[in-house]
Amino acid sequence: MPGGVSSPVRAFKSVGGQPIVFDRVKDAYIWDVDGNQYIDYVGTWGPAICGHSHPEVIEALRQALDKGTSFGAPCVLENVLAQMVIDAVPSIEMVRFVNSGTEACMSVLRLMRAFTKREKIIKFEGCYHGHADMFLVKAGSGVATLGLPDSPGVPSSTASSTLTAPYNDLQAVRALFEENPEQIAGVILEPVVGNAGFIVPDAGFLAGLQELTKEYGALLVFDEVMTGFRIAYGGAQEKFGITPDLTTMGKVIGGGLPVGAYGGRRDIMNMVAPAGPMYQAGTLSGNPLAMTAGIKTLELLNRPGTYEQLDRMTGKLVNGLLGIAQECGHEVCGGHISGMFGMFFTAGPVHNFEDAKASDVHKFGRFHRGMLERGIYLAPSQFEAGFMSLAHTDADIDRTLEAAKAVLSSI
Ligand code: KE4
Repeated sequence: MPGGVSSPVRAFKSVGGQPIVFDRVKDAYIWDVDGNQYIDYVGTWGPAICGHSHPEVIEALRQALDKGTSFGAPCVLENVLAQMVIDAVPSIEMVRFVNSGTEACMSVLRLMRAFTKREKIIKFEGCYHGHADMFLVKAGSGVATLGLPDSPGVPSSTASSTLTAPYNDLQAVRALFEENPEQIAGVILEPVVGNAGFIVPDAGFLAGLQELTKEYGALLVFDEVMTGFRIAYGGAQEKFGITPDLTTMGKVIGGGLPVGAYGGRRDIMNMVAPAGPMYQAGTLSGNPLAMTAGIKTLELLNRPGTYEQLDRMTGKLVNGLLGIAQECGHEVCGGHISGMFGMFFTAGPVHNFEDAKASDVHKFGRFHRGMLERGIYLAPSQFEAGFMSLAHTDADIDRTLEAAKAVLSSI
């Protein structure tokens, strides 16, 4: 297996040392093959928002298993999850399930182009929308983690159709529209960035993008693979009150099984085959096991008090970490929105990827290793976000802050 992993960020390249091989997960915890327990703030990169192996999810899967694992044909469950997503997410009038966030983003890009008959797109430096060719241009997450200039194998003809701008820079976006009249199909972004580290939109940025896309006849696409059902039940678009034309989703809606989705305005989604001419397909799309895990996960999240709890616990963690770091003499900044958080070793503020790259990434690596040795598992890269679950307890947070005090006073 290249690099010994199934996904690059897991190899610990940017934080140093050997990656950990894990054996099992439960609630807020993960155990390695040697039986060491860690408090887990990666949460398999977002899906474990209700806690790993939630008993109600596992029980629902057990019952679904008795009816088979995949039909390759319509099943009631995909309609149930579709209705839940449509009811929850303001922009989504129709939705198509796929098997990953990458598939969702590559499909929504094809749809943007099919609907507008334009080929270029705008993405933001440091944002990550999966590993499809057209997105591997100044991408975040593992691409940034490994310091890859972009990726070999992406045809220059493809990359040249992907325009980039600094996050939070509306003037740069306007300039791209002016320089490429009638050629830009749309703008795609993480409405809250998790793949360059945690970066929030400046006031007016999302509204400004909506105005610019309308002015230039382009589409606005929120990649909510990470933020969907994470920062609010209706995602960032509910939190910030900005409704894009199209939305991509993943992670949480699969409850830990492979699910991605794209959806949005009915007039656009009706272009998707077989309703319309834009082709997209998938053998395991909408399979009953993944639908079951997603349905139960959203049911759990839709209970009263969920997002208030995530917000309280994450605020306690992040404010504690920042306070301890400052007491130990480190320059830090960071924050959270509901159960998504991050911090940088720089005084900040961090508005974009350049700011993030200027932070002390090496100090982050030492912090990560020190926390790991004390049983705390943080995302193994500065260019990732952290994730809280409903299973984390106050005692877990207190233990995490104790570990941070020991580590931050020694690095
Ligand atoms: P997947 O293909 O990994 O399911 O989703 C791609 C994707 C798309 N959009 C956003 C905003 C995402 O965060 C992701 C995937 N996120 C990374 C974590 N930063 C997945 C972890 C990994 O690559 O191993």
